[in-house]
Amino acid sequence: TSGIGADKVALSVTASDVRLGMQASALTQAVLDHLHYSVGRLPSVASPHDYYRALALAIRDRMEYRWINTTQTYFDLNRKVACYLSAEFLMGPHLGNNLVNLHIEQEARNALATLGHDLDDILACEKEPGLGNGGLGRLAACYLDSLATLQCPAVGYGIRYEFGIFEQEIRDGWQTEITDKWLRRGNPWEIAKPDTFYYVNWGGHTEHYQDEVGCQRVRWIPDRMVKGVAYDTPIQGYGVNTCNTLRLWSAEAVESFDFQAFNVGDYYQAVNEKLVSETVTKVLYPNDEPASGKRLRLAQQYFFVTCSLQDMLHLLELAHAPVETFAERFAVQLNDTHPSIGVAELMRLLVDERRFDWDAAWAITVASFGYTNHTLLPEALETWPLPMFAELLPRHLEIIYEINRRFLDEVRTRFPDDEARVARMSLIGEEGDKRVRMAHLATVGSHAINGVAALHTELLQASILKDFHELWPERFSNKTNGVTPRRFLALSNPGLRELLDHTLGQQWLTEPGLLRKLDAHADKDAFQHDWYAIKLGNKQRLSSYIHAQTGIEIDPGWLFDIQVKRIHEYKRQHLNILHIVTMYRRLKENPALVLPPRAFIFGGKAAPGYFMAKRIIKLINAVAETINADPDVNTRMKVAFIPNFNVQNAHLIYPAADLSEQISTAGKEASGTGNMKFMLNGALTIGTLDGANVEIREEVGADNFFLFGLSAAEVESVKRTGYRPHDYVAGNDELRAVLELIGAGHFSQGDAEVFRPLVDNLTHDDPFLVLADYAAYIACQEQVNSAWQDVPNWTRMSILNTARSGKFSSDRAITEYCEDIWNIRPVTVKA
Ligand code: NBX
Repeated sequence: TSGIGADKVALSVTASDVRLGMQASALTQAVLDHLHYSVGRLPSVASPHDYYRALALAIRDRMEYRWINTTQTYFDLNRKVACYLSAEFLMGPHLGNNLVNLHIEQEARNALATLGHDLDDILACEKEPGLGNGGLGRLAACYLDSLATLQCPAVGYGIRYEFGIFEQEIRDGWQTEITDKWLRRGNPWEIAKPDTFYYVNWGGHTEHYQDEVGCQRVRWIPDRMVKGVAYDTPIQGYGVNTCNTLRLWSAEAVESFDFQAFNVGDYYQAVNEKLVSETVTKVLYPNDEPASGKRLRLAQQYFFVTCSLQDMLHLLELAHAPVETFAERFAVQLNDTHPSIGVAELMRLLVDERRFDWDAAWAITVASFGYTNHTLLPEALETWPLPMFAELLPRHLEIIYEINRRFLDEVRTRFPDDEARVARMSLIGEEGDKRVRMAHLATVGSHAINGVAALHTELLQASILKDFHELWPERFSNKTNGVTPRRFLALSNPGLRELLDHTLGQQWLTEPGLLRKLDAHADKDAFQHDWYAIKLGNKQRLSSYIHAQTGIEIDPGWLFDIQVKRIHEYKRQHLNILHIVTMYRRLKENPALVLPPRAFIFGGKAAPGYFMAKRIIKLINAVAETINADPDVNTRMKVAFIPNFNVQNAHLIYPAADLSEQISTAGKEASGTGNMKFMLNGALTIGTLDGANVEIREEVGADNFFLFGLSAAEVESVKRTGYRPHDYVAGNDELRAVLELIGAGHFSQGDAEVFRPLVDNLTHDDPFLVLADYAAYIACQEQVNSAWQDVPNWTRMSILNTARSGKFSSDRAITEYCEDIWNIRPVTVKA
């Protein structure tokens, strides 16, 4: 072989192999060893959590060799690496997933049984790293699983928040937020790399000077500095030796920096400096919308991006590869605009620090970056006020101005005499206060821009990035999201996994197209019987969990109608509530009404400062309390809000669903990924033509999908011609009665104030057209009711949903990224 690794000694086994045994007996011994040597507890007094730690360490040992070997293989072979830059990775619990991917679940179960423990109890001890808000962070995690499984060289780069997404408790029906101290009992999955760190600068000013050869150059003289230290987590692929890395950066004070304070005896100031430095990675911003104007948020973004880019440059150096080859070695993907400061930072590193000329540096930058957009909502587009940007990153602002100057020249050449276009496309927005438009920076700095579902990509090209699409149509493509079937089926739905393994063989887990073969079984009585029994078991499991968490008892035989996702007006949890209250009223008015019994199940967190979302949670809980306590209706309907929706309890929720609620206003949900997790587990969808619902319906067939509501085009046209929600109230007696009931305090002990803002907003403003879709939604739910009563046909449709869900595997999505954007090929890692 030739290339960077050629002069290196081939990797040889230097560690003892006693930590490699995969049989139950070897695992039993390994757990006992770790209890003794790492946890420091006698088996007789060890708690379940102690056993969890011991087992986790034993499993990590078994990945370690693959992990080191994987990194070395990429290095030796000079392979191009995908660097997935994301401010969030919502990984979920590691232990169960690693057992699945290593194929040693049963052995681990047996090993623990020998020690007197049940694996499920031990799995429940893991506190998941909640380093993300929702879909965007979870997508990053699914993509890491697929990259490893597909044997693609890849690294996830992000932030090691000390506090992840808050834990949600429900008190008196309201959300309260509890700090997520996920590291309190340590984290057996990460390995700190204290010697892998980079310096991060802030503030100060710039100086322009002439270098030795007479070139104009710029020096950044910052006035603050912190250190970013690497913490690595292994990402084991399913059924392969590939074990990739998630590298998260943690901020630390620079020891030497404040020696001055220390020397003059200001111990307090020195310690304070340390505290201030470490705030950078303290806490995840719990908003699924930008914290525009929050300096610390911009600091977080720059912090992790510069550490990651410096790490890439360092790797090139280790490989003795010239910096000119950067774009041949790294494909850098921007997960939304949060890491988009990377465009300016790579330019700074190349031009200021490596003395590249501008054009060469720009060519490398554009060839390296790709940008994935996850939202069209104007209020969710990230912008930073100029003064703040200038204070924190003065050199980057200059670089952005220069990028902008050259870019706008190009626009003027292509579109002469079109200053309106120039203003629209500028990297600096001038509506009101001047702001840096991060989506424009990401777009201009990338050779590939993509949306996350077919409809979303179309709308992206027609709306917020229209001008850019006109300029560079060839840079745009669609990459419909996907989810990993390892976590969201094999791990979380063991009953269904067994049936699929038995029916299709185990290859379906990596070739989900094979699920199509279930089509042939969908009409068979015996198969339907097995299918139904598995679903019922999953519903029993969820019902016990809900009872334990909320005290609410739900009959597993009922239709489980579930909406779990962040609480947001555009996702329209309140439309779901309007349906529930409609049914409640009908039952109260007509006790003889035939209505198949249904459990309405919700879960999701609201951003702590999102007034309406918090009131929607209160409304769900208030309606739940009234209905669940009313014997006139509670034999036919119940409502439950599952507190603290997270990856861990998602494992119980998706497999138990009969009906998946995907009811966002058309055009607003970029893709959705929960919709795919439900489908994979055999839930039928009731949904609008939004995001990936469109493609789900295409795959499963219109007959097996409950469609309702305005299309994206209709939504726009209704808005254009002047939407008057009140007309819908006036034209629909039932809707009016429902809104009055809520507004009058029927669900709030007569308190007519608490839900007034919600009802007023719907009747006067209704920005997401809840009332416009109400009647269609109610009618569609009636179709659900009749379909549910035909058990064999419902079961058939449920089977078809799983059968046709193959497209929504993250393996398919990642293959597309690798082929169309990253130019990355799989590489086999030898045992
Ligand atoms: O990304 C979500 C979209 O809303 C979904 O439609 C999509 O399926 C998913 C994956 O592509 N966006 C999302 O989750 N955004 C955030 O969580 C977010 C977090 C911080 C922030 C802005 C958005 N500043």
